[in-house]
Amino acid sequence: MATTAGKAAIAWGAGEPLSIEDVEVAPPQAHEVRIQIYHTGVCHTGKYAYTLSGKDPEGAFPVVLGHEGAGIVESVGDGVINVKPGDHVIALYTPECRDCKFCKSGKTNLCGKIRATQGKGVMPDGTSRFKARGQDIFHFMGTSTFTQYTVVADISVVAVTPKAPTDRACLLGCGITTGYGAAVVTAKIEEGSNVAVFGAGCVGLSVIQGAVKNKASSIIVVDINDQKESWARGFGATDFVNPTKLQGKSIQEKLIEMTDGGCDYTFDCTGNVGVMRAALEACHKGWGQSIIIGVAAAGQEISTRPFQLVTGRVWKGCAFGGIKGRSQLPDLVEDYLNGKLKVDEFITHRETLATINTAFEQMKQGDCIRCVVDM
Ligand code: NAD
Ligand code: DAO
Ligand code: ZN
Repeated sequence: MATTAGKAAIAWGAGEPLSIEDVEVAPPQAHEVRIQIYHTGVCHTGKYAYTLSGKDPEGAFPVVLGHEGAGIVESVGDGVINVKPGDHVIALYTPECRDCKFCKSGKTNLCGKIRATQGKGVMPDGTSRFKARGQDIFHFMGTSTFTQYTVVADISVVAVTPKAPTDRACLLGCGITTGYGAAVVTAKIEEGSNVAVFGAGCVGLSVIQGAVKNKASSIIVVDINDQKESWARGFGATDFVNPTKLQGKSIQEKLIEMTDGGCDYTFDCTGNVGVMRAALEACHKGWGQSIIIGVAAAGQEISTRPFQLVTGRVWKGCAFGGIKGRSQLPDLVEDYLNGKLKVDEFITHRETLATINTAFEQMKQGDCIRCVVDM
């Protein structure tokens, strides 16, 4: 197999816009897969801002970012048996080896197999497959989807039905699966529950989808942006509260009042540690659970009075919704095709690789749920 040439959006240094340029992508080694990326979403994660700020200890430059991508397998290295050239695939920033202590535990979707090298921005053998301007370029989150060709570990990719267009399926690589999984797999919301969702972006709207699927009886959405009310109600929210308009009452007091003592489940989909505290304290005494999904800024810490937990509230969190990518993502894609999971509705903006920086600008505006980039 030969090196492939393509274009990629490269982050050369902290604070710089991505630079679109030629990249050489080396052939996949044993247990690696080279994917032609057709589409990638631009997740609103603070992780990009964190990495691009230069403060991320796992953020090495130059790097090809991107973790919400779908495409077609171009070639595979020795020993790859889970995908083959021509397969339609979604890249997985949460791999699934099925062999490590985490995978075998039955208690988590986190996988330890390539965690160390993924965090260092290299392939499991410690080297990079990307080269530009004659220099090695780092990988990102084991996926690097802001490129026409990427190489990932075979445990970091899942084949899905080719019936699902890659410009939609890519969004199942992060935001939608994260919120939906948090509600259905991590919280396992029961019928009749009352639920509060803080933050109605792609992740929060997807929590609403999961709460609707599990027949929650009330779904209260909390967002500081009034434009999000119609989005939230469109996905099935029963109530909307803007916490900046409560005239002295805290959002936790308001939610406790609205739910006769507190929520059964709350979800932080903002990444704001003050919101995380409010979400925990809005839970019902004795059993309410608060799930942290948002990624907080560098150095931030959460706090509450320990008595909140002594009296039965539960604080937990999840990555990728608790979903095991290789085992569970193909079914979510089928659910999408069968009209059981909304995906198209999240796409508010589209760009091309040449204009990918515009997607980062759109992220700062309140009307962008997801921008899909045509590679
Ligand atoms: P987004 O920016 O599109 O949505 C965030 C929403 O929160 C916005 O509607 C915003 O108005 C609202 N918000 C901001 N501050 C608020 C406040 N103080 N009170 C109430 N609402 C507030 O982002 P997104 O793509 O939906 O992602 C949400 C979070 O989830 C981010 O922190 C992201 O990093 C994180 N995330 C986590 C995982 C994971 O696996 N845990 C995966 C993907 C994204
Ligand atoms: O430590 O095993 C691990 C996994 C760390 C990755 C978790 C990522 C969760 C947040 C993702 C934000 C969106 C990109
Ligand atoms: Zn594993």
